[in-house]
Amino acid sequence: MRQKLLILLCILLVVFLTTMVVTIFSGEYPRSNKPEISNEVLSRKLCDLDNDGDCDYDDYKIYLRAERTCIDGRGAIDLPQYGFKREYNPLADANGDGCVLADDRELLFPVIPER
Ligand SMILES: [Ca+2]
Ligand SMILES: [Ca+2]
Repeated sequence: MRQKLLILLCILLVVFLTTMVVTIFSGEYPRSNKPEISNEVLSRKLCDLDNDGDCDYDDYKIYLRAERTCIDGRGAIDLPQYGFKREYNPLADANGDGCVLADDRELLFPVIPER
């Protein structure tokens, strides 16, 4: 009885070790805890606010609609005469400090795109 138990234990140990070796050499271990960032996101320019592959006046307009606003709602204003609401846009907050200000514009648009 004891010998059978020992044999069973040895078989389980061999199966376990084989699984570990296969897992390690297959590259699945150790698993990374870092979030996966696609190459698309990495290659995207910061100033491409509409994500169409360029940095033009359309992107600048998106920036302007967020200028002088903050993540807490400060500066947000409805501008029905222009057909839009000025509000915080995290894409326009290039330095991520919670407000869209001139320092973000300098990061995003060192040269203001032509219309
Ligand atoms: Ca664009
Ligand atoms: Ca900012």
